[in-house]
Amino acid sequence: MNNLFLMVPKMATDDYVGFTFFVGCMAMMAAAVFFFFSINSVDRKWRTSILVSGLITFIAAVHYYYMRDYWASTQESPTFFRYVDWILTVPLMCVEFYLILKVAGATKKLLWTLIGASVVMLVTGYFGEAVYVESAAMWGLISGLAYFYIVYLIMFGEAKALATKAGGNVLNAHNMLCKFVLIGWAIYPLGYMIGTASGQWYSFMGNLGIDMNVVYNIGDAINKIGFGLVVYSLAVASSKEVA
Ligand SMILES: *C/C=C(C)/C=C/C=C(C)/C=C/C1=C(C)CCCC1(C)C
Repeated sequence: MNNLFLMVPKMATDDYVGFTFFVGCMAMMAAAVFFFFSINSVDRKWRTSILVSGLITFIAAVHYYYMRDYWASTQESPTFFRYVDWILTVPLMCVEFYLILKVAGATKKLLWTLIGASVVMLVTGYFGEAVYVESAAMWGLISGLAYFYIVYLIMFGEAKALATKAGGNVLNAHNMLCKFVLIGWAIYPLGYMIGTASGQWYSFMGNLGIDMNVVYNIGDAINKIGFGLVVYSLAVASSKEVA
């Protein structure tokens, strides 16, 4: 009877996926509160950047709340919620690059190029993970090309040139965000290969005994919260300079 009203699913003590969903949810919530409350402590021109950091972690917190529940009640991967989260938050991370580089003259065109590449990366990833599972390797490759295009733009292309022009704190923050994209984002293709290993040339990835969701959850915590903290540090450092 109680169960009808209190639908709390059981959670095994060795359910590492469920554990990382819970911790991820709480961490995203805490980070969102932190960023939202920090908005007024930085210089006006950095407030939108901090707001976006808050939105990224807030959107993730809501999706983690659902994913945590989905996993706890079905023990299946919440692929749909995962990709809805990414399709909203990854473009917002592109917005962060744009906002930081605006002082050096970043154009809307650069912003939309980054957003376009990130959408291609995620949509093709979704096709490989959820729709055309037998051709996961091919979709993963296309997704990977879009990913490398983003890396190219921020580390060697137009965005890099703008960051160099801006110099100082902006260049430092840009370089740090680049490291997140190059190293932090590279966690995701590993999760993808683990999750789609069956019948592919990388089928050995399925025998590692690691769950795709644990990899994705660790990646999200590092990238969403870490990325936001880099932006926060830049805003605090630059606000001090002015005062
Ligand atoms: C907050 C969420 C973030 C930063 C998500 C990032 C996701 C990726 C960088 C995903 C990349 C993928 C590939 C490069 C190839 C395989 C398919 C994906 C979508 C997992």
